[in-house]
Amino acid sequence: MSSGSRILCSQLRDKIMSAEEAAALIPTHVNIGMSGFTGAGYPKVTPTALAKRIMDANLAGNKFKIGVWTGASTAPELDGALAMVEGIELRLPYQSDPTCRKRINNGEMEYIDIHLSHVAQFVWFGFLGKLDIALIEVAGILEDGRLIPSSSVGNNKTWIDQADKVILEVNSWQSEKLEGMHDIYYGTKLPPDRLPIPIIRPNDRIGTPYFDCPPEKIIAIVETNSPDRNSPFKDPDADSKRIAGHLLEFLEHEVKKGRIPPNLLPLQSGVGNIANAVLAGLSEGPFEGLTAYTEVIQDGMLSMMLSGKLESASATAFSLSPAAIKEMNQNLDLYRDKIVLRPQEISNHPEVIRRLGCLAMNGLIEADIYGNVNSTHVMGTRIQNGIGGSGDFARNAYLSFFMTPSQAKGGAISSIVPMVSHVDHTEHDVQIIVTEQGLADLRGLSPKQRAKQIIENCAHPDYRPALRDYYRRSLELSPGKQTPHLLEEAFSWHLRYQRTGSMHA
Ligand code: 0RQ
Repeated sequence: MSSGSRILCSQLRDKIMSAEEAAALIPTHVNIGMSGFTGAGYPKVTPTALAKRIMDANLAGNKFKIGVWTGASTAPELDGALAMVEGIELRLPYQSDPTCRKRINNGEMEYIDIHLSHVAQFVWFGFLGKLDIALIEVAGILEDGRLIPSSSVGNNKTWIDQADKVILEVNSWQSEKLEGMHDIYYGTKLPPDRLPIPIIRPNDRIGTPYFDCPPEKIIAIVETNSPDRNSPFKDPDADSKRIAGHLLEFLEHEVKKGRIPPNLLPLQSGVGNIANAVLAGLSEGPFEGLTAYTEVIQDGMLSMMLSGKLESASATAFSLSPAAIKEMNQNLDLYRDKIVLRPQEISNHPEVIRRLGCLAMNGLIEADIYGNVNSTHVMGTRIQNGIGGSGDFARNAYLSFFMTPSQAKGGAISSIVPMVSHVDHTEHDVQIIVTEQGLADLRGLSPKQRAKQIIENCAHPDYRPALRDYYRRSLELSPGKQTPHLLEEAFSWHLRYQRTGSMHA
């Protein structure tokens, strides 16, 4: 099918133009709500054309900067291209692009790191200021002007509703068979008129498969034929396999105890190496009839669907390797009935996560001996990616797991520290910590009981004596305190790393 035939609404055909012409319609200092979530469904060519325009303006001495709001991370053609030319004034709510990260940590770009479920309502409430333009990739436009979403939904509904003007990229690379997979819920109201979100099972459909968009808002349509760009996953390494092993053993134990059913509860899985190893472990493990209520669908989930282990999955986006995308597009008829893609305020909705009783599994940068978790900042100050949806799930899950190798940077850093240098998930939201060393089940434990579990079960043996020593001296110096610490020493491990390149004394 030629890309032109994806635009069935004749009224909109005169809006078709090149990426350069569309980019020329964007003025400086506007906020743009862009599609895109974990490298899926982001606009492929207009941001790059805009970056060129920004570079030309900057060379001519006219500062040109924009605010970039998205679903989550995008790809080099969007975040990378715009950050490269210093075109982003402010970025939210999540990124993982190396150039963006550098600009943020050099103080050249403002970054607001927000729970992914909060973004849409913050815009509706007016907390983030005016959204001027929505720049959205879609898979097609129907005769009546409704839009077929592409490989991510993210905040697109909100961007289209709230922006004054809409620019569309119609990407004929996205499979036409995506049509019908999405569930766009238009029932959200603002307090005090909010109603329950009527999702009872992970794959319930409560909305429509399309975005509504008044045609008069659309100022440009750009046709593309460009792949989502995600790198292939690495095979799970030994540490990831061990972490997955501990977690699966724990789940089996919980099933035996009757605290979770034999087909578990809806899974939420973060992205990355460890998450993939857990999914690989689950696909070989004893559990059948699984479901997922999560943010992103990864390679591992597709193979679990093919093997019949995973019955259904709800998410807001795909995050697939090129090989998995190819395979999915060949089997889309099968997947379309099993997968629901929703707006991220619904995929990450605290009410639904709590009702379904999700098993939340996310990564961490460091945890402290009492179970506070830092997911976002290296050495307390440098942003890595962002909190993403980890907080939405961790606080509201039935079980909230955080997973990490016990050391980073070849052993120079301990992932278990006396006190975390930044807190994303407090001790109250962290139930189970897993490293390749073992698992700490923190449910029902006081801070002092937690410290023993975390040090003995999760810390690397090379760091365990120093952690025991810190904890012992904290207890001696502050007997009877609820959460013993040596405040003068609490960050000494981080300071030592900064001074010497290692946390080891
Ligand atoms: O740095 O790439 O320079 O080597 O952090 O660490 O071990 O590769 O782990 O890719 O799973 O990321 C928490 C960042 C873990 C991720 C985090 C360094 C390490 C490496 C990455 P290099 P790994 P992962 C669903 C849920 C928040 C969002 C979230 C994350 C780099 O899981 O962003 O959970 N989570 N979303 O060397 C200094 C330490 C370190 C450290 C690791 N203690 N100190 N550096 N690193 N530990 C998805 C969405 O929400 C969209």
